[in-house]
Amino acid sequence: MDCLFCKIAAGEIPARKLYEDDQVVAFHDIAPQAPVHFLVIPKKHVRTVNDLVEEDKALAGHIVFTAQRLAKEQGCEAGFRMVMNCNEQGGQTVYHIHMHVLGQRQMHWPPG
Ligand code: DGP
Repeated sequence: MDCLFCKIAAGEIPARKLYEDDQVVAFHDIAPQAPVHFLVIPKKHVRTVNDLVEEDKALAGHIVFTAQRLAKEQGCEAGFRMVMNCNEQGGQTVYHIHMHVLGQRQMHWPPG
């Protein structure tokens, strides 16, 4: 499958990995939008958030808890933002779901 994040998950394309287990990989974003900006992805290829199914519930929870734990490890005690962009209007550019975690600066609302 020609998917950039599947290749990162498989180690075929290098990334600055923070964490990996049998279900997820976390790595620093190549174009950081904050002093801390990493992505948590499932190893399973899921194209968009809309493609998550009932059997992915535990996986989706694992992504959130992994993001929460790593945000703490990255020194984001003061706060952080978790974002999953969905489809073109949602700003998604890589079609393999990923949780952005951004921190170590003040976030603003509404986002762009
Ligand atoms: P999104 O727009 O939500 O689909 O975010 C995709 C993110 O992926 C974007 O912040 C940049 C990041 N990204 C794209 N290509 C690579 C890559 O090859 N390596 C890493 N580490 N991040 C990438």
